[in-house]
Amino acid sequence: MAFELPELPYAYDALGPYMSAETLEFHHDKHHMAYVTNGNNLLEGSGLEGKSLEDVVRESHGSNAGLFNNAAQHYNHVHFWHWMKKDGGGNKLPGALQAAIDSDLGGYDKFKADFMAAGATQFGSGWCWIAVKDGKLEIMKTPNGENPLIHSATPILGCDVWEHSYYIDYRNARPKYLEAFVDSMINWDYVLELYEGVTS
Ligand code: MN3
Repeated sequence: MAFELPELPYAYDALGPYMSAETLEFHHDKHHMAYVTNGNNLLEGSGLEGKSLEDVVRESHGSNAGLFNNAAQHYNHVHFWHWMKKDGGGNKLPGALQAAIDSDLGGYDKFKADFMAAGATQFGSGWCWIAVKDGKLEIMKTPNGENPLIHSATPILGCDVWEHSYYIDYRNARPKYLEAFVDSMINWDYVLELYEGVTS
């Protein structure tokens, strides 16, 4: 099925002062739109037209680099908008998620340190993640558009560390952006929804 640019689930200025309207306008309207447009052009004639987005990502990996890059980035951004919300972030997590982070990731403080380190040490463009693999949570990082789907895992939280995601608001200070993401933007209810979708 053709890719479509989703609406942002909040106003462009909803995430201020942590992520500006200007960043969201460029990131959603220009960058995500380009992945959708280029992805649709490359999907045509690929033999994967009837597949789900997840299957297009998995099946184009290693065989159709252009389609993979755009389809994976479309998948990543569809979720990224929902991984953030106004007045989000911080250590007040839904109970089931708190329990999984305690048992699999060593608790909230260790999750925060490890997640931020994954994002800060991803050289160049990419993403850091909490993914579910074999029923357990793992912190991961990936380059460019790559995501946990191609590592037999399912992402339940991801932070975009491409410069287009933070350069307007934080310039080169990627760790400050990561800290604001964790402390003030994460939509833990959406993370829980994805977690329950994988584990139930
Ligand atoms: Mn991006």
